[in-house]
Amino acid sequence: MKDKVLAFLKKEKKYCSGEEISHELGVTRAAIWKTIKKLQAEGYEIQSSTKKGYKLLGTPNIVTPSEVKEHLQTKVLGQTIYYETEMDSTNNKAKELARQGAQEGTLVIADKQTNGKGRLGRSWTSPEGAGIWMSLILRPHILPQYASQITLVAGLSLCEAIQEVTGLEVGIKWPNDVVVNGKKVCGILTEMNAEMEEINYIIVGIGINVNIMTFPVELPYASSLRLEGGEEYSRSSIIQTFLEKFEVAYNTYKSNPTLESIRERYEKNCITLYKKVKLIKKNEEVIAYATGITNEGALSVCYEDDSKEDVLSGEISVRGLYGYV
Ligand code: BT5
Repeated sequence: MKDKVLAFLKKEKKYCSGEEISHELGVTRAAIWKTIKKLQAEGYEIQSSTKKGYKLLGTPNIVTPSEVKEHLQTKVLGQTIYYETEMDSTNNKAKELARQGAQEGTLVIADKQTNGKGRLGRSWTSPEGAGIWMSLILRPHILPQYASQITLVAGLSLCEAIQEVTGLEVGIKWPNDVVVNGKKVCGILTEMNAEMEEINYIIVGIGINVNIMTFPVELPYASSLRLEGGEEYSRSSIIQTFLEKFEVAYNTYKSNPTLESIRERYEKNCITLYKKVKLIKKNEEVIAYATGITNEGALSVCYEDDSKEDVLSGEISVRGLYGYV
């Protein structure tokens, strides 16, 4: 009902009387009035005049299903959206829905997370109203060992989507942190449930700091698109653009599970490459020169003694010589 009234007001772009809307949608004027109140509570600026009716003046920067799905050009990803203003973690909710049989492409979004998760038990700061906290349920028919590569595919799609929407210079810190001006604006947490030979589901959890204005002091390498770009960005546009780009890349990947088709683009955007980096393995730190990405998503490095290795993301963290990148 809310979506229908909203769609009607968006389409008309002028004052519409309660009677006109109730006639068009086949519901009572009282129901229309109640729905308008709900939309106003969500932040929609709707002028109401006893004589002229209702007119939509402004749309809030929100990530509700109606905003995300408007003009969304995907076939599968994001066609079903589960949204709540607050969740502990969208990955947890997505896992629950996946266990109950939610289909491929189902997207879980929260406006705020109370227990957002990073990798390896770390936490992810997810304040309300300013970020994108979402998880995508995927069910690819590929072998479980290829699953981690999907995170790199998602990372590239995110990087390209953020570039397109904001015009900012965005890079990928291998394997999948999205970085602007040397600061982390986005992280991905992929979780999987699989048998030996078959994936039941993969949850790709994505956090993007879109319009956040301040970060806790203990996160010196965190920033937001707004802090770096100096303007506010539409959260729903970023989600839409990401879903559209990722759907294309993901379908290509599923038909041939190697990074070959995106490797060149990934390398072009990867700020870890062609410089000296610090590889951190448990408590050991080694300096190496990063030379490329393999078709399996490993980072190819050359050590100071000239030996070479392809390192996998699960075993290692990468830092710049003097800071985060
Ligand atoms: C990540 O972990 O970068 C994965 C983050 C994934 C978050 C999304 S939000 C939607 C979905 N639901 C969830 O519960 N999670 C996913 P990692 O590489 O381990 O980085 C975590 C580290 O980044 C923390 O230990 C902090 O140092 C730092 N950090 C925490 N919150 C941050 C933020 N909002 N922005 C940048 N850095 C942050």
